[in-house]
Amino acid sequence: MSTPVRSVLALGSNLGEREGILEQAVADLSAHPLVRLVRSSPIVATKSVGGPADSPDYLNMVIEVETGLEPLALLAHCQDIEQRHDRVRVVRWGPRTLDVDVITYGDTTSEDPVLTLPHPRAAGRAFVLQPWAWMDPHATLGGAPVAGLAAVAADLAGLRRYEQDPRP
Ligand code: PH2
Ligand code: MG
Ligand code: MG
Repeated sequence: MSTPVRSVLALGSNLGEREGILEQAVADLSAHPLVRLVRSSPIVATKSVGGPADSPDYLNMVIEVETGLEPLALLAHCQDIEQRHDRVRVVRWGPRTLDVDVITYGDTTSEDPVLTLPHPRAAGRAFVLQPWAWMDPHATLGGAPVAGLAAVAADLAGLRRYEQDPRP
């Protein structure tokens, strides 16, 4: 891999067999020859933020990867995996089998509306920040400790650690 870059990806699912979908998505994302899984967070169960009032709860997690893909190629890969999990976009922030967002790509900042970096809403979302802080207690975002941002995020009250099914 030439000049690999560390990137944090956030995964969410609130439709279907959510836990299995997240597990398969992590495997699919890191099956790419230019993507290596570095670490993954625990899964959290979260109340839907925004979106339709009756949205089911999410399972969320984040992963850190090392990648030789350029940012837009990494985004395309994430969207490809979303499609493989039958993602349908009906309403903005509506229920979905799988959402994969690029949160950071090294220290890159970008105002490109196709891929804004870091993710423009990540700094206020406990469903991204808290699993990230559990995965990497020293992580920072825009110069601020991720754990500190998580502690003051409005949606933290609706988040709990998800008890994963024990594997046989
Ligand atoms: N994703 C959204 C909107 N709202 N809420 C939770 N709890 N988890 C998500 O992943 C999420 C959301 C848009 O992508
Ligand atoms: Mg999202
Ligand atoms: Mg998305």
